[in-house]
Amino acid sequence: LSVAPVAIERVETFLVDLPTIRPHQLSMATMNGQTLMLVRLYCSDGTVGVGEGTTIGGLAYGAESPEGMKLAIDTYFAPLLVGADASHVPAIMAKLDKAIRDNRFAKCAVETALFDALGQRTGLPVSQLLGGRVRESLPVAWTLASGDTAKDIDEAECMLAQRRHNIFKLKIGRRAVADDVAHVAAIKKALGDRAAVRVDVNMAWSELQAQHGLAALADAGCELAEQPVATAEALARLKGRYPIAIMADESLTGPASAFALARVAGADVFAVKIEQSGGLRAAQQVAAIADAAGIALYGGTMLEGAVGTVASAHVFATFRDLQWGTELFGPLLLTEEILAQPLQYQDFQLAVPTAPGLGIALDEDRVQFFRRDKKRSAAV
Ligand code: MUC
Ligand code: MG
Repeated sequence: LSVAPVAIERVETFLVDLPTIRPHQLSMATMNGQTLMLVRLYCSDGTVGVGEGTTIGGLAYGAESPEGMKLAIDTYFAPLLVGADASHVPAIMAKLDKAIRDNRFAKCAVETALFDALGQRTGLPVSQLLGGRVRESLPVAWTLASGDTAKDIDEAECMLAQRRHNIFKLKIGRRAVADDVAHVAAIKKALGDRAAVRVDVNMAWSELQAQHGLAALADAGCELAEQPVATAEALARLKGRYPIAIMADESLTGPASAFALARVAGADVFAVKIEQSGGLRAAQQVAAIADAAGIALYGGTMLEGAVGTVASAHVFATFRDLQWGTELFGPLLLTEEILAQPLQYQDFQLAVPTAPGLGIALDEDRVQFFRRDKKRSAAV
């Protein structure tokens, strides 16, 4: 298969604001909605690739915001992209890496759009462009984060009854350790062996709090704690001390951080996120480091909408092992569907699309309706 040169002709970015089905409470922010930064690359062969950047709670999670990603792409990425050969994805990403420091989330959105367009051009799904998938569907955890124990139990029962999720991640770290542990224990007791229960502390605990918290969580039947503390060193000191797996999330900011964490044996599991890693291939590199170090894998989310979720799914489908499944539930947290054909969630799994590129089509009317700039002009 030969691919003739194809130029990127135009770069378009816009923000889409979508409400969440309920307030989503994390230790650092409460989300009532999610903002998707969508980027479209228009290529000279008529293909149009789409990519997405999100974060959680504006600037509460990290240094990139949807508004900031849009500004960075419009001002600094676009001049480097226009005219470049769209099919040479690694070459384009190397050019961006040379001229633009960090901005991992924005780079991930652009790389997603490049792979989407390349897939349409070649007739291959993104997972095949990334080396080939080893699974057709992915287990998907649901996050319980209503802030109320009884509501969380009801929500979990609902998910079990629908056979949508049987792995639950509880967001803790806002309240006193004892209160959080009581909340987790009550949920695990209600669900019993019908579901796995895990927690995400989002770095909220000191090392001493984590010592108390992890011991008690293990006793309560919680199987995994995600990023209980902030630093790699503290994670490494906690790992192996209690019968509960330690998973790194915020500590993973791409392949170099993965290598540093692996060197200090700082985690039992890596939560791999495409945006945090700096792109789809960088996420695969993080996974390769985990494999080499004997660290297990989990497919994480930045609560992406449909585009970022599917891009993540294509990447996670290529992982040799995915011992802890994924949490690719982002689109299900939003009240609005923006795809012409919704993603398929059934029997506790998400089906990885098989059509060329990302294998999805946006519902253009819905997208236009929820665009922030369109809404503003309508209100004037
Ligand atoms: C995180 O920290 O992992 C993933 C699920 C969720 O509810 O929040 C995210 C972010
Ligand atoms: Mg996390």
